[in-house]
Amino acid sequence: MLNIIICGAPGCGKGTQSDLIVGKYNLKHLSTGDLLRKEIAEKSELGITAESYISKGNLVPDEMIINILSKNIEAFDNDINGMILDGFPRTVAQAEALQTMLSNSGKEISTLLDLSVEKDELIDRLLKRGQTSGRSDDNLETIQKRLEVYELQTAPVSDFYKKLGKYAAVDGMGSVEEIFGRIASILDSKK
Ligand code: B4P
Repeated sequence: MLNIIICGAPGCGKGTQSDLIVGKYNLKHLSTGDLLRKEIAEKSELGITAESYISKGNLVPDEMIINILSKNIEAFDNDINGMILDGFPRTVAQAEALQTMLSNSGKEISTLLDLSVEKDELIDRLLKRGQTSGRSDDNLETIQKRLEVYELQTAPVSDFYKKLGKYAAVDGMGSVEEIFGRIASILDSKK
């Protein structure tokens, strides 16, 4: 079973590459960003609270995210090739909760793919997406805050997986196809 985490700074290409990985390896895709945006679109209580954090460039509280993710992981049956976690874990507390969740169901993470992209390119990509996305977090002020939050709260997650020997750095600069080629060669070596 291939259970992958894909992470990196906002705009690094997590969602874009996840779609390609799902297509090639037939995995279940769980994006915490997509789950939250669905709740926001439905104007649920959780969505309204989440939007107040997201629009300011902050992370949604761990407890809320762990809750929403665990419900979705439990819904998977065992008859799958594996899953890709896109945008989760984003804090060390989330990584610890994930370890417990998976070990309770006899699963483990195969590898964490860490996409690295230069800061100017990240800002460029997100501003471009902001022209059509309608997302409250794709504007310059919020993007800068998201990048700060990433360095403080999410970058330490890499060390957690380095210690477990599950870390793979991926150069996230270049075309979508070039980056996917780099990812596929890592994943093919894990099968
Ligand atoms: P996400 O939805 O995960 O937001 P993201 O980081 O902007 O998305 P992503 O990185 O997938 O976008 P992509 O590069 O593919 O989260 C949104 C917010 O939700 C967070 O800020 C946080 O507040 C909250 N949240 C989510 N998960 C959470 C958690 N676990 N804990 C707490 N809070 C959480 O795409 C960016 C753009 O680049 C696209 O337009 C794409 O087309 C373009 N692009 C991609 N690859 C490219 C390439 N190679 N070249 C040029 N452009 C490219």
